[in-house]
Amino acid sequence: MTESQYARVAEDSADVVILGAGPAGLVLGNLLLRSGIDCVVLERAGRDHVQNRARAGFLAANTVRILERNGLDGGVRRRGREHSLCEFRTEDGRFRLDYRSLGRGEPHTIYPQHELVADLLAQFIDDGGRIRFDTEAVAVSDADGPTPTVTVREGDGRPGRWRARYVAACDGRHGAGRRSLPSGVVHRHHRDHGVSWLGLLAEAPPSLDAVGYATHPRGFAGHMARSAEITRYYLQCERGTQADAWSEDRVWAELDLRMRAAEYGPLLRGRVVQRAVVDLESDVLEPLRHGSLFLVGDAAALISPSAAKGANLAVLEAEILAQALTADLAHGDPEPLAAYSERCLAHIWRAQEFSHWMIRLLHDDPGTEGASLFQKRLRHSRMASLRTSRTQQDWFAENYVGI
Ligand code: RFL
Repeated sequence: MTESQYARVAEDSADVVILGAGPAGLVLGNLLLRSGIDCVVLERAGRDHVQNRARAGFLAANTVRILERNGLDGGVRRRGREHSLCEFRTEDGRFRLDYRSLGRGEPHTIYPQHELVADLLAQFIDDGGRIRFDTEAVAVSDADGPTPTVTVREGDGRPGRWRARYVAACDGRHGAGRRSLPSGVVHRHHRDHGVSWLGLLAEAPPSLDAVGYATHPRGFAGHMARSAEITRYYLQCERGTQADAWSEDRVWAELDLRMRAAEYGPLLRGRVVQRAVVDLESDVLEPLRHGSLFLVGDAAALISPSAAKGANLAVLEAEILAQALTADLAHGDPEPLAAYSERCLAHIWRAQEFSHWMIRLLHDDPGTEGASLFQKRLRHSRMASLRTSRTQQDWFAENYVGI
């Protein structure tokens, strides 16, 4: 940009500039607004896109409690459905766990993430919150100084700038928050689990009253209800698979086979309306802060969808950060902000550990050709413990639904 163009850049300010209107950014925005903290949400996409993007669907009990204690639970209470059954279909038969009767005795609530996002958006806007759609954060600068700046590009290409006291990067794995971290200030732990899933959304009612996890010599298959009309399925696939390479017939034939429909009952079919390949990867940034820039949700850590933790962590971290920012900005107490990273990382690593265990429960280790039989036996044994040991089932339930 030339000097004269720079002079024309529109400049605005807010105490807290939030990048991204996903679950993390919108929970944070709503909570700050309720505490009287001046904030703005900058979102790259348009409103329609944001509130129709189908992703997660299982809310942990703690997530519902966070929404409830902050008065953000209207939609979840009206339309969410409690759920607490898992069914494992394996080479050795099937078994079910009712995890509400195990561990801490808590259920999940099935509530599609895009409906939660739509609720949070409506509430934020109704309460007078400032949000700019079609506004992409390009970079965060001066995060280690007293006035960090967010450079933005608006929908029509016009540049802009926001000055802040704090910036909350809730803009996901590829967002400007992560990109703007100077090298060396934050460590990135990364693990590629070597497994890929074809994620499918089908316009079909759920085929089971449980979350279905099937292990099969041809690979993993999963079944997760989303609503009375929509079901999410997963099929383990080769790394590098093109989602379009799977025709509808091939999808249903493979699901029937791996979920053992011939033995346990047919799957209810419908049009496949979304296909996407997900490589199971984890990464965690440490610490989750650089000066006045805080990382939240997927921007802080990416977790494989094997244990349905990502959206739940995003909501939890947003509440912790909202309380910490309020303590600092409204009461002059910087301690909770100083503790933000450590508090969140404790939850993140615990979720990563469980998600990693789930991956090894449901897939053979791909990288161990020579030792594959050994790995297979370990997986069978892990599944057998889960089938037979009450202690193992309690541990599973506590971690599966907890966060
Ligand atoms: P989001 O939801 O990705 O929102 C980030 C927002 O930031 C915007 N953005 C920008 N805005 C301004 N400037 C930029 N430069 C920007 N770059 C990006 C984006 O447009 C977007 O609106 O992140 P957030 O809030 O951290 O929330 C994280 C969750 O969305 C994610 O962890 C979950 O969806 C993960 N996940 C699941 N989590 C669960 O808890 N339970 C589940 O059952 C579950 N199932 C899933 C999932 C993720 C999946 N995919 C997408 C891999 C199933 C799938 C298939």
